[in-house]
Amino acid sequence: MAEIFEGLPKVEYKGAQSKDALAFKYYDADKIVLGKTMSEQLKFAMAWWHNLSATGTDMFGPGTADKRFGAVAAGTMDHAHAKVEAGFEFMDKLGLEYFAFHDVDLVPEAEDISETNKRLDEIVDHIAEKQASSGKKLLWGTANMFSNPRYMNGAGSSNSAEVFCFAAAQVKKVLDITVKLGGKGYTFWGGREGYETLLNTNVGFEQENIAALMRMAVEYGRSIGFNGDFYIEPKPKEPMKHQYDFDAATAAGFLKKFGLDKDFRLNIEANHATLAGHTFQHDLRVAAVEGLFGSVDANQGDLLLGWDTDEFPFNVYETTFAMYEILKAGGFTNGGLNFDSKTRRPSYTYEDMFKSFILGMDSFALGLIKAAAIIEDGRIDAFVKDRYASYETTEYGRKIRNGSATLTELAAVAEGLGTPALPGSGRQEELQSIVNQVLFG
Ligand code: XLS
Ligand code: CA
Ligand code: CA
Repeated sequence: MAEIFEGLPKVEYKGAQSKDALAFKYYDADKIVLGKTMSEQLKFAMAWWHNLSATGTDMFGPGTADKRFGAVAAGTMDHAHAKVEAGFEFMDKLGLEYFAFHDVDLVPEAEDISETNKRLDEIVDHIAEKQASSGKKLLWGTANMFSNPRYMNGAGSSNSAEVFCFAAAQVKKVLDITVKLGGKGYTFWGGREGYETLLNTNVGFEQENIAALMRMAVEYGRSIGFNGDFYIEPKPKEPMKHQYDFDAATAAGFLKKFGLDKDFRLNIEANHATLAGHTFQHDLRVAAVEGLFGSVDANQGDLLLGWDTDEFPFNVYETTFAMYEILKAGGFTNGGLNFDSKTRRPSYTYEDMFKSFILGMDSFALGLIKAAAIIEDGRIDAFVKDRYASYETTEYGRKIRNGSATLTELAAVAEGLGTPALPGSGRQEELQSIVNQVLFG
């Protein structure tokens, strides 16, 4: 197969002083940070949909990028094969070890699901061959249960049992593919699992059905040897007015309510967290506190725009705080950093695809370096520990922690304390100064 990204090099690490636009300034794959190589800490993945399928189409106009990759026409099986070639050449040139996809990113969907599945088998054989020769790995697979008009009212949450069966069929097929390609994750992003109006919606019924679909996925997946993690990817809205997996806290409650928390974890996307009115760091922290931290969709939103812009990560404060949370959560096991990010519509060239990933990978590499430096510096951790010290240094504090305190006893302590002392300064500004000092030296 001829080279597709002709003239574009294998991207190398050249260091922070380099002016080479096609080189990494911070991402040095084999450099050790906190005991692991950068590539092991970061586990970067390419999203098939944005990188190989999306052309920049928006509500106001058609695409600007030509992503036929040498195929005569888009939306054909020839094109599907060309995307496989392009994807593996791209991953090789950027040094990406993982990829992620929806079923319909791989092949054009046919009228009949059996025909779609045949097409999938053909393309999956091609992907398996490329994996064997390159060592690239599948981070996670997912079924697109939001684009086809039959999913207008959701998939697991659809009012139609017939539609539910199609959703089941797609999940089953993608689990088969994921196992075949050695994937360690399967993601449920409930794009249309929500509602437009409560006037026509039985919320409790719909949530039970989503849980039923997930339970069947776990049963089937485990029966065919899928030993990775299932993920819920929270998002509060868009396309629906309200989505059930609103944020990490809501998804955690749902998983625990339905007993799915042993098999599921969360895939946290930066732009979805901010759409929910949280920071990216907040949703990562909640996932970790719930014991459900799993994987990350790396991108960033634009706080001046109220929608999911899926920009390549650029904000180093955000990537630093994200990596701080990820490191504190113990790092990735089955998960990784999937660039669910797209180049801006006017950035339509192959070169822009490369530069977008260089930006994203360098932003996260910097985030990793700086988060490790914050942890090694130790001042922030020491302050947080000290802030709660009274729960260790007093008997009543220890009893509150171990669950043996009573209101009567604590009320007596309060009476004995006289005028209560203030709880100590939060020292936010000092801590922020430490972060700036670590970031900018
Ligand atoms: C859309 C989501 C989607 C999921 C996978 O907003 O980010 O791309 O990651 O279905
Ligand atoms: Ca996503
Ligand atoms: Ca998104």
